Amino acid sequence: VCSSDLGEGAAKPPDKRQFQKPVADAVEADINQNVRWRGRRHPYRLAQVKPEGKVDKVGQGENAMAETEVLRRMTIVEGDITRLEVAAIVNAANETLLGGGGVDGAIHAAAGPALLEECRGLGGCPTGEARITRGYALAARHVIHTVGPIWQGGGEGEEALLAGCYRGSLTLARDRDLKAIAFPAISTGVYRFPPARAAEIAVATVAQFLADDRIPEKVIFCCFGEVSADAHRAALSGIG
Ligand code: AR6
Repeated sequence: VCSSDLGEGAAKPPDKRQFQKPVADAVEADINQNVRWRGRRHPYRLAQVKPEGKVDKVGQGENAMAETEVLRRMTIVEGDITRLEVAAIVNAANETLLGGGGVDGAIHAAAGPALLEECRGLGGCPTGEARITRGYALAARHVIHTVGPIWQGGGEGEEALLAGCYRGSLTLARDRDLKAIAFPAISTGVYRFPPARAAEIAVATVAQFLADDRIPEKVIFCCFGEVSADAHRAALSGIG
């Protein structure tokens, strides 16, 4: 990984577990071309790139090409989603769509008051669904607001609702021909969804969607911290 792409993160040696095998040049180039951050240098580090061996292992059976392609289109990064330069970032909102804490608060703060103004006109959003607005002062052109389930032990349909958030967001992106979309780890903060299970649902749902559709071309899991990135990494190796 080129140190100029890592900004401040370059001072810290990468976690050995992530780089046990040489990274495929093609995959790395693709990530660097498609994940852009506001500002010349950014405080993020790539949390995951597919090691060569992993991609090769997927290449078996009739749908081998499709599976490899699907893996190539998913990326995990660690950092603040509000600074990602992508067509759309996803907001983990609540049913009012009128802002809150966590990533929701950060997105509204970075987008400015015009975002709240547009959200007021949407009249809320049920849990498990998604709505789209412009991105205003954000680096992202659009915000897709989705409402994750509040974790209540798992017996209240939380898993299906969380999958609905990912599918609904991806459907909006596809219908508007948005090429790249970044997700936070929906429901795993204030809403207390167990991060490992949430990551499995996120990755499996996105992979299924990408296998069926060409758009979005790129899906970024923007993880806030190493625990979340680890959970997504584990989930990705689970399907690879
Ligand atoms: N960039 C990326 N991820 C972030 C950021 C950020 N700037 N900030 C936090 N996260 P949460 P929820 C991560 O609580 O669980 C709000 O008040 C965070 O570490 O933001 O779906 C809404 O209005 C966690 O991994 O969302 C709702 O009322 C993930 O984003 C409620 O919280 C989601 O944490 C929604 O709760």
